[in-house]
Amino acid sequence: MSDSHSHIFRYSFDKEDLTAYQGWPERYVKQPQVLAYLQHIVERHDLRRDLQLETALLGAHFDEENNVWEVETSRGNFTVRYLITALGLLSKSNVPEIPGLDTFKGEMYHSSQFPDHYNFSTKRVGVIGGGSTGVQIITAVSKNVGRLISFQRHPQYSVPAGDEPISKEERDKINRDWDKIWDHVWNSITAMGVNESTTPAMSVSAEERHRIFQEAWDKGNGFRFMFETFSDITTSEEANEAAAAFIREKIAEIIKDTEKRRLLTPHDLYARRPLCDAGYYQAFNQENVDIVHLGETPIVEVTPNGIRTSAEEYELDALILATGFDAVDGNFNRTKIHGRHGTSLKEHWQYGPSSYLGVFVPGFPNMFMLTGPNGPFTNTPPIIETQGDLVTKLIAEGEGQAVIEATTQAESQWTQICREIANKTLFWKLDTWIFGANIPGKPRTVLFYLGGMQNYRAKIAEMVEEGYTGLKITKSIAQTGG
Ligand code: NA7
Repeated sequence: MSDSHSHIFRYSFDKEDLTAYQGWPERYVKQPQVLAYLQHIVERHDLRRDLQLETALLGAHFDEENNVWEVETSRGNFTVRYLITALGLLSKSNVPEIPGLDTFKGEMYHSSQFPDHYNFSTKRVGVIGGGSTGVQIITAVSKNVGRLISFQRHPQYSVPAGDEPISKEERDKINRDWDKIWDHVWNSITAMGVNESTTPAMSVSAEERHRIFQEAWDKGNGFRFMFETFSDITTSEEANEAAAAFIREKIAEIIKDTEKRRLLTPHDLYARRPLCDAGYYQAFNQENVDIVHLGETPIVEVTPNGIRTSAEEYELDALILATGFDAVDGNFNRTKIHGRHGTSLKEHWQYGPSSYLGVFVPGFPNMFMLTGPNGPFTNTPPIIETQGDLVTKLIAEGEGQAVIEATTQAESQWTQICREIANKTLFWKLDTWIFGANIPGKPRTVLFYLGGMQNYRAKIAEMVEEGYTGLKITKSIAQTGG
């Protein structure tokens, strides 16, 4: 399930389709609905003739003489003027290196390979990981499972998602308000459709704070709880602790068993990606759902029959790895992309990935990244659309012949801006995928522009207005069939 609201987890550009398309009956879209929407977009805009599926990018190198990219794929080579990467923010699975993992005899799935059909009704299921995905899987699987054991290193703060059907009246209103809705998305921090607060948490009384937290809790959505309540939950430790304490109170009310409650109560900052759920803490009130806190009793090994921690051995029939992704640059590291002078992207990014605006990398002319490193940390479809629009405009204005490349100075200034903003947030204090800190051996670095969608778009608008500052644009004389 996406936790961006269904009506803005899509493209804004086709108003007629926004109004007519019926495939989102609830507040949040589920995976089959996302897939169906993308297929619908492909059909509606006749994109299939331009798609070649089942084709892996193996490598690409920039031919400086002809100003083209020579691209090697699993199904042949191509010469192209422009190389646009859309390799996904969260698509390279993180399968942890746990001793004995490959000896497990039962069913085993990473969350990204979760089966369409499953029946765990009589099975003993272990879930490793408790991020957005783990929380959703635990909640869903607990409804019909023999026994479920959640193995967690860090218990998390989660608030209700508030998923529910969209009534006809609400849908009609959304259809009347599309302009306003998108205007709000483009001019917000999170692009999530929440009304971001401008009030610091400590500027109101304790009673008022409680009322505001309760209201957000009742409406549902993690981003709403973090951003619509107060303006400084992600920047002030005092405000953050107030939000965390409110959620801890809720956990104490919900979870009956004192030991499970203790193990599931977080005490660190509320500064991971905000989560929401459909009855996650409630699931642990079932006798057949249990929690193992790996901070107290770490996994020693996976055995053919289950998991052995420092305290106990748990027999399992199925193991689900909700262990996340090698985010942002993970998929780039699987390809061999070489720019000017044969320099590889890997070499260019040896101290951590960098870019200008999340799209351009100096030394890699005419390579444009959608959702590349140091792009905004927001609802994702609006990022894709914003960056897609910019790239399309650049290509069109150069009549498909221009050579477009970021300057080194623009890249270092943008990297500096991203670092300075990240440093001011509490997110920076925890080791999560937002900073590449979930992958052993990966440099911990800033991977996102945390300045919000509105500021990001303002930076792009300013760059365009000033005649594409930070980009070197020359006209190519060489012709290519690509
Ligand atoms: P996340 O948010 O990275 O969560 C992964 C979880 O897996 C998290 O609880 C990790 O614990 C845990 N993990 C990772 N490696 C291990 C090992 N080796 N042992 C035990 N536990 C481990 O990934 P999600 O898929 O939930 O969400 C990713 C994003 O996708 C999500 O935010 C949405 O934006 C879409 P940790 O907290 O690191 O201790």
